[in-house]
Amino acid sequence: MTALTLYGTKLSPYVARVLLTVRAKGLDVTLAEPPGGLKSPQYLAINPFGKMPALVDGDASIIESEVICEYLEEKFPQNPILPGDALARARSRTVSRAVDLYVLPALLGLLGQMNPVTRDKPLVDEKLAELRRGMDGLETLLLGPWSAGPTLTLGDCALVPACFFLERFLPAFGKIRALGEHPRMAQVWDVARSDPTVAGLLAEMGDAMDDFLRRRAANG
Ligand SMILES: N[C@@H](CCC(=O)N[C@@H](CS)C(=O)NCC(=O)O)C(=O)O
Repeated sequence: MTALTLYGTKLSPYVARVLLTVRAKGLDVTLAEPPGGLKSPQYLAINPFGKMPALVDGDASIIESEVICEYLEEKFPQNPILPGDALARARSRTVSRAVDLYVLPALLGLLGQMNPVTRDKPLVDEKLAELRRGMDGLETLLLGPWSAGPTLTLGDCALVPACFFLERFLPAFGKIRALGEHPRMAQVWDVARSDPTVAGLLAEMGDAMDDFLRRRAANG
C-alpha cells in the first residue's frame, strides 16, 4: 500500500468527514497541513480550488471530500461504509449529498457572523432560514438509528461533523435549538457520540476547536 496523506485540519467538517471514513474503515492515513497554505502554488497543484481536504495517494491526488470517501471505500473494501443493498446505498449517499448542498453552506455562512456586534442581521436571517429548510428536509431522510439504518455509513460521515458544528455554534444565534427540533438528527448524534471510534474523533475536534478559539482570543 502506498502512503496516504490527507491535507487539511480537523476544524473543517469536510476534512472531518474523510477522517471519520478513515477511522471507521481502520485505514492508515497521515493528516497534514496543506503545504505552503491553501492558496500556495504547491497546494494548488494538489487541489486547484485551494480547498481542504485533498488526499494524496502515491502520485495521484483526489479532491472533494465525498469523492475521497468513495475512493477509499472502493480501494479498501474492509469495514464498508456503504451498505450492500442498492437502495440503502442510495439513501446513505442522499444524506451525504443533502448535508453538502443544504446544510453546510448555510452553517458555514453563519460561522463568519458569530460576533453579535458586527453581525450582518439580514444575512444571518437568510442563512438561518436556509439552514432550517435544510435541516427540516434532512430530518425526513433519516432512517435511524444511524442516518441510513443500523450501521455507520457514508451519510453519517457527513452528518456527524455537521452536528458537531450545529451543536457548538447554533445556540449563539438563538433562533434554532440546534438538534432539539430535529429528533432523528438528534438520534444520529446520540448514537454517534456513544460509538468509541466516532467519540474519539469528536473529542479531537473539540480540542482543536478550543485551541483555535483560545489562540484567536489571545491575538485579539
Ligand atoms: N466541496 C468541498 C468543500 C471544501 C471546503 O469548502 N473546504 C473549506 C474548509 S471547511 C476550505 O478549504 N475553504 C477555504 C477556501 O475556500 O478558501 C469538499 O467537499 O471537499
